[in-house]
Amino acid sequence: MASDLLVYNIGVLITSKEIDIINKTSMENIEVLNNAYVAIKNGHIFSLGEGDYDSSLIESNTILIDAEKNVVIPGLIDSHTHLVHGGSRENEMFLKAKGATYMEILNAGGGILSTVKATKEATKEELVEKAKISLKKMLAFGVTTIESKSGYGLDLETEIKQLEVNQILDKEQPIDIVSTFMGAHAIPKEYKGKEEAFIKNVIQMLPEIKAKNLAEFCDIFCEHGIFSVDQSREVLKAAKKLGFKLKIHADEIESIRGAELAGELETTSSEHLMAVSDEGIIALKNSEVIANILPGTSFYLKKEYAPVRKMIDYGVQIALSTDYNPGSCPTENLQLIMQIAALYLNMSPIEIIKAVTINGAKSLNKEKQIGSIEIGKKADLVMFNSKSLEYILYHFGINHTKMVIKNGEIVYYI
Ligand code: IZC
Ligand code: ZN
Repeated sequence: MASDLLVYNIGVLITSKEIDIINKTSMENIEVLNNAYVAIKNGHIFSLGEGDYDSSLIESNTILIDAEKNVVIPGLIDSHTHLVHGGSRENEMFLKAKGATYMEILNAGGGILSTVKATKEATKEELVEKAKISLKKMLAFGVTTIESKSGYGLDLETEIKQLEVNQILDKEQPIDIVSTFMGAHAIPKEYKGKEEAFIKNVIQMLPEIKAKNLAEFCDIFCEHGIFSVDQSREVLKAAKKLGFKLKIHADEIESIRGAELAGELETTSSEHLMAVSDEGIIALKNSEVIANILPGTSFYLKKEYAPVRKMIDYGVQIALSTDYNPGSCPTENLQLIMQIAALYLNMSPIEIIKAVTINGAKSLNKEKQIGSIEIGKKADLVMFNSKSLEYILYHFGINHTKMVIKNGEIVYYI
């Protein structure tokens, strides 16, 4: 049977299909093909292999794309973003340069709380338009699926507004959006000193979010001075009962046993982990939680990087994401995050690709549909303007994308 579209003459095709089942804990156990082709039909991967493609794969209507020996990999997955928000926080950059910390700015009513104010003031249409500009940039960087959190409302009405923006965006542009409810992102001003009442309030928001089918995941900022481990357990357990899958911002700034809680609750992923303890790493490993590492945030806040090599040695699976948000990581550029991972996390090129493809999919519970180039999966691919994978990680801060294919359609080409 013939295909709709066939990409041939691919120099290096990293399919991200997991191989070597004996060494399941490896971060390098993904398939790499040379001189390869990929055939697509009805938006899905139809056939692939090394060498010449079979002539039965093409007919007069098949679109043929010569990859000119370039690198092709699965569409990138950015599995942790705070995409939908009003305003920006460039003022904080210069407060930080004068010595103010992220937490001090938040405690003075800035930080997340200033974005909450701007997000409340914005209309749904304004939020859609602003986020669309970011999504266009992400697509150009090769991203075909993202996760997008609420958490700049902290009240039911604005949280729903943010999540409805996710729904609109999912329909109106090519990138698939996985929605996460993060009502417990900060303590709003009016609840200062009444944290327990706020926790109850967030738990009361959950049934309506679920009934409206507005989010697949529930996340919380488990951090010293924000939400404690006990409060995080309370919210996440209530969410799990209602059928939400779980994520947790854990041990970002201080080690408070957030990763241990992720292990206990078997969350799908655990985010940040810059200050994770050894016990926390073991808890992640024993429960198969994906460690979603956000090195752009370490870079931007000038903080420690997460101990990724140690986690890999312990057998933890790593995903890499931007954490795109207006405060601690204002960039849509996942390629830059991959370059930071090569420079500062000492990850190998193949480990980095695994982290932004199949492991990104796992951290969204979507590994059956996306994250690798395998027959039957969604035809989401990115072709780089490079014949070597290493070059993409070495030449930093620019965009290496040549073509993006989403659901079998060419959605970006330069
Ligand atoms: O707006 O500062 N860490 N949440 C937890 C963030 C960073 C986003 C922000
Ligand atoms: Zn985050």
